[in-house]
Amino acid sequence: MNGDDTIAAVASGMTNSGISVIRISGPQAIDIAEAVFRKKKKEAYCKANLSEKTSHTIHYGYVCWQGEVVDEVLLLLMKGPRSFTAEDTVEIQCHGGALVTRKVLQTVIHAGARPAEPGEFSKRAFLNGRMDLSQAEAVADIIQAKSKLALANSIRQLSGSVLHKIKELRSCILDEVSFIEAALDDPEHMDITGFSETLIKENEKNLQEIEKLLASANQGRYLSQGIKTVILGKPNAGKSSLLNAILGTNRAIVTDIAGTTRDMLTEEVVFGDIALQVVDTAGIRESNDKVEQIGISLAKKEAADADLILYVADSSVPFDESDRQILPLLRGKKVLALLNKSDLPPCVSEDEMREFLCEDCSEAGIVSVSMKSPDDCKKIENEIREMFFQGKLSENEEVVITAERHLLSLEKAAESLREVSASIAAGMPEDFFSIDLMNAYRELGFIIGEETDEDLINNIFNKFCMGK
Ligand SMILES: Nc1nc2c(ncn2[C@@H]2O[C@H](COP(=O)(O)OP(=O)(O)OP(=O)(O)O)[C@@H](O)[C@H]2O)c(=O)[nH]1
Ligand SMILES: [Mg+2]
Repeated sequence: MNGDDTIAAVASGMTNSGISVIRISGPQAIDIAEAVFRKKKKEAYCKANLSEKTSHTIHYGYVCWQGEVVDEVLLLLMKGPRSFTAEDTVEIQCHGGALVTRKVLQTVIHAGARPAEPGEFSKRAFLNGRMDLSQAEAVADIIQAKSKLALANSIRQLSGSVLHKIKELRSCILDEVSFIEAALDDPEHMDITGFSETLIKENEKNLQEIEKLLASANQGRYLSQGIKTVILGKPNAGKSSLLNAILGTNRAIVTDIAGTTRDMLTEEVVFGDIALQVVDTAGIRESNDKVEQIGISLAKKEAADADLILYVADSSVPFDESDRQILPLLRGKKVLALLNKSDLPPCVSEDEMREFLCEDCSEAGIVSVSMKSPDDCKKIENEIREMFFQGKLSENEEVVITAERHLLSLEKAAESLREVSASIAAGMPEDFFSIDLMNAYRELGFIIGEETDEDLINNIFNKFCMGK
């Protein structure tokens, strides 16, 4: 499994582009490249003796097969272990047409390479000790990052931020277990009296660290999947205008007829550098129109599931019954209240809005905006950043957990550490502690791949794109 055969795949996209990259990795990579690569000397196509060339050099020539030129290419030679997979690796840059790319790949495969599975290059990098599992997953996240913040976090993970944190915790837990085991084995020389008090303190500290990581997971979800944002308000408040402003395009129909939007519109957007899934909804009001009623009940359902509600109020008219119908939908939610139409003579102030929201959501942010003024989107973006990331995520070095798998292991590890505290409190014998400590140690190991099973590894790397 650890790279006995040589694999190849297109590492760039399979659409027409300037160039494409075909990556070959494994013990035969250089021989296979030698079999298909020719240099042109005078009018003859000759072998390039790649195995004798220095590593990390680029060679100009042709991919040929059975006497035919397939394409004119550049070939990058990277001898193991100084490559991404730590194996001999050759990358061929050919012309970027989908057809010619496929032909170059086919040629390499005819010459003896096996088509790579998705993520197989990264899997080899992991198996050859080039990175830990959380770093490998960060590679996948980088490829899929939806926003600048998500990208910055994945890059931080790639540099091993999760790895370092988990290693620290594991080493601390292992020290505790080692002490208990040694003291139990050799009671004459090691005194375990009083160790429970030390352990309880250290255990609580470790538990807090894990809980901090768990708390970051929500942020992680916002980063990787986007903040689910539902726009609510009464008819004509300017909800669809807001959606269009966020998207920077006229996606939703905007008219001065109350009740214009009936169906829900969901869009994914990178707003500044924050990823959002935004939903525009039908204006909330009493209505006898059947279609509108369905739209309103869909809006209410959607609001219940939102991470963030953008409550759009028309500040040029007084609050009315329709606004009051919205209040219960805001309860317990993160809410940003927008006093829209600030270009018109005001009827509702920020203080009145605060009073109106009062018990239902005292924590809500409030900003005055006008959809007639494009710069006001920045105000909204800043508020959202403050609410979800306390404005700091892009600069700080905080570890943010994004993978569901890491979350589950952290939860199990935390549970085991809580058992340790409970056993100490109940005056249980020391060997009880070490079982739970070892469980926590093992669970944390799954995150970085120091404890592994074959299925887990395959499952992770299968989610990668082809050629990565
Ligand atoms: N002056 C002014 N007019 C606005 C502003 N925002 C929206 N409007 C106008 O208000 C009217 C209603 O805007 P929409 O965006 O369709 O409102 P909505 O909340 O989606 O309405 P429904 O879909 O009917 O629920 C349109 O005529 C907009 O041009 C604003 O900030 N200032
Ligand atoms: Mg609308």
